Amino acid sequence: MLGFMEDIEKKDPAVSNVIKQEHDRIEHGVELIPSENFVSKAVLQALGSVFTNKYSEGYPRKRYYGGQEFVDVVEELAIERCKKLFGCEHVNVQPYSGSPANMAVYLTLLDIGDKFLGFDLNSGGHLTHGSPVNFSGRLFKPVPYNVEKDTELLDMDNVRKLALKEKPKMILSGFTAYPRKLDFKAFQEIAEEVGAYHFSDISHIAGLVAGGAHESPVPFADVVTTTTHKTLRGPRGALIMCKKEDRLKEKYHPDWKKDLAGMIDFNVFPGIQGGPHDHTTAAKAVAFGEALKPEFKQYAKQIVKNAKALAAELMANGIKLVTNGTDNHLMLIDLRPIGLQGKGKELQSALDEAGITVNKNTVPYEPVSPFNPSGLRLGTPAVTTRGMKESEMKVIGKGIATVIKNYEDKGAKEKVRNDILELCKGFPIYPGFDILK
Ligand code: DSN
Repeated sequence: MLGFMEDIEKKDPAVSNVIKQEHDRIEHGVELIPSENFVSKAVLQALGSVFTNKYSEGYPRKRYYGGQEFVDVVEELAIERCKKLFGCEHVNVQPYSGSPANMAVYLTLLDIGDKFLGFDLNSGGHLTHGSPVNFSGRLFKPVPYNVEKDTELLDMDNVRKLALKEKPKMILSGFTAYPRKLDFKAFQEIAEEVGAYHFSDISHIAGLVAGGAHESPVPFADVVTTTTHKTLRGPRGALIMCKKEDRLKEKYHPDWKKDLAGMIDFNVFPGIQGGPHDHTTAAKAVAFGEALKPEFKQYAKQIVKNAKALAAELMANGIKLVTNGTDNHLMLIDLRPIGLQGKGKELQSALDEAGITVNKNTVPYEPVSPFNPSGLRLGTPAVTTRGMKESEMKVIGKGIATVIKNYEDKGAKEKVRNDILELCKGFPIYPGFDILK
């Protein structure tokens, strides 16, 4: 995209204008959706490169079309950098996004109708972790595990009891809205005890794992997926890491002619996908290169420090958080104790008006509809990318609390909007560079 705005401006003002409007929206507001981030200029450049033109079904040195000499190099760069970053035995960098990556894992480890354990959607799991409307709940048999009602925390003893009772073929560790760390070792021990696969989806925390701010499931789990665009700060896309060998081959897959790594690759292509998006692969390689740098460790640690600071400020201003805090990059506001049950949607809009972007979310054991839930989910990956630190989190936290308590008061929202505008001026997303030229 960079350097190409001149052309699009002249040739397609309709699209060019909305790109500019979106740019202004992110530049002059604070982005707190915990699954979003701002990629580097280098990642944007790779995404806007000529690799977008290429077809390359297959894998390096085993392709179906000609002209692959440079695609192979870029895919191998992405693979090698990812292996170094996470210390995994095998990685497939071709998944278009998290859902197809997860689908390839289900199709590899399970047969249609097989039972698996996944985190309950209303308490923090993802659609692809067993929601009845998703392929994972329609083709397979999910049994949800849940947080405890009193602590809102996962109790691994209860996950173990459920696994012993249900005897699933796979146990999924991963979440989209849980503000605490996951104990991957405990998940693995349970999986081994009941003879199940352990599949970990670290889409939300991959950047924290890569930067040493959260324990890694890679030494434990059979298969690990992640999107590349959240805390990992790469392009939209995903990847699948796995052990080379199938730990449970004799029990479940005596007929497989390939090892686990080969079966994962087979299920990505030709199982689900066609040609990989080579411009995205190039951008993944760039992002993994960035994540290997020492600065990324600082970044990952600062995300968590900022999340803790934001959480503390919110709680100091009378806002209740699920589990009363956070250990990772995200937190969940519970609106029920301040009499705002089912008001998540209105408060998301009120915060939008004040230049603060969050998403409405269910809270554990949500009493009302997920369309009008009682929670707000927010996180710090994107504001940390802008260079904001604990003192800025205080300003943001105060602003959020003010809007929540005065969500129908136009003047109060306008005042917070002005504070946010002022704050953002000091933290340009692409400093020293006019991304719109
Ligand atoms: N939509 C993502 C999130 O916001 O967590 C998960 O896919």
